[in-house]
Amino acid sequence: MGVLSALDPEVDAAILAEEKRQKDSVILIASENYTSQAVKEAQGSSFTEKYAEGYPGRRYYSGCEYADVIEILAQNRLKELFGATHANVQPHSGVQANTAVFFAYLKPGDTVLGMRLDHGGHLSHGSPVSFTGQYYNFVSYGVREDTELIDYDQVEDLAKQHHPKIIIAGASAYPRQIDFNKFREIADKVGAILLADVAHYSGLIAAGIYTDPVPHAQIITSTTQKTLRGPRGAFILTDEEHSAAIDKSVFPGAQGGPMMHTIAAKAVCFNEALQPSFKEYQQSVLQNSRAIADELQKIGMRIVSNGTDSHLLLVDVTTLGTTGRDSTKALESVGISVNANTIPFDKLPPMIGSGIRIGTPAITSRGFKEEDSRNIARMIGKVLQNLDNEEVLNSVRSDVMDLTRTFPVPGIDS
Ligand code: DSN
Repeated sequence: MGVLSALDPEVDAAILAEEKRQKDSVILIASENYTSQAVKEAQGSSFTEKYAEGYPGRRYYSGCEYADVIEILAQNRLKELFGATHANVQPHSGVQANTAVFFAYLKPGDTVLGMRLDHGGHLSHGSPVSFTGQYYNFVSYGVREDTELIDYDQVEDLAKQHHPKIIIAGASAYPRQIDFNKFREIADKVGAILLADVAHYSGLIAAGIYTDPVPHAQIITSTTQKTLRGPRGAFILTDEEHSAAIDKSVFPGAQGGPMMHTIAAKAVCFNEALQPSFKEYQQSVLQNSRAIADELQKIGMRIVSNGTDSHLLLVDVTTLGTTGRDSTKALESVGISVNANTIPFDKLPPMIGSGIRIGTPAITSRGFKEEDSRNIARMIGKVLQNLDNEEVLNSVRSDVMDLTRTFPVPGIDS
């Protein structure tokens, strides 16, 4: 019996239940993944206790010599991973990273150009319910109705019309490649800074199988827990010119003490991502995502933009007479975890949505290969075509149980 189970059985029971849920489910939430045991060990280490406000060699507290070692390791590994000039590993989350960029370069009311949330953007790219949409004047671009690909002509027209200080290239539900070079050309025409928010794609980028923003964007933000398979957290990469302003904006501008335990776990994650096996993993993430899209298309389902170049795909479930919300509930009832999502030009509200977003980082970390992914797609098809048929749902539930038993969960089973 562990210390936690003896001292706090309620918390311990919830943790064990969550581990079981993760083991027994097929997690297809595009932003989730499983970290290694090494990442978890670093995250649970004694760095939890250490205050280290400032940066390596310039701290406000004594006793930071090992915190410096950890932060420098994380910075250097991250720079090596992306071939970047400058790295800040302190942002606590993706929104915190974007906040620091906005705080460095914008005054309230300044104009920013970002992608519409309902076309695949992110809350912190100017949604009216986020502080970003309330403090700054966000103008939004979207995708073309015919191709469901980013409308670069619209991006350019809006940039010329509104002269934003920052243009954001990045998304949380856009399955295709983003042309960072084209974004930079547009940004240069209007004197804007290009911010690439690659929270979703950073693992694929590190492995060289998604467009690289580093040669094009002056500033890059990302989380670490998605395709990158690290702890919950974020980072910012910049060119030399923007490094000092960003560092100052992260601390003391937008954050206090860095979470040194998470920075230790980020350092472990970046080292894992530098290994050759990480590239194989990311290739498999993409292969699995394409296999699911292909298999769902074979059974007559519509995939937004007709496919995917990344770890995620969007399925339009209205062709089956259902909604994103109802599909998600039915899939959850058999142990398949996805999220309801709007699709471009959606007629339904965001809480219901016409689509589901499916992602393959987590199942690939468990070792799912292409045929397993096709198998999962067929199960998804069965559920969505038989939402009220208990017999079919029971049979898929049992298939999911059989499948999940054969794949260990990193960080829990190994
Ligand atoms: N909530 C994340 C996602 O699911 O994409 C983005 O912050």
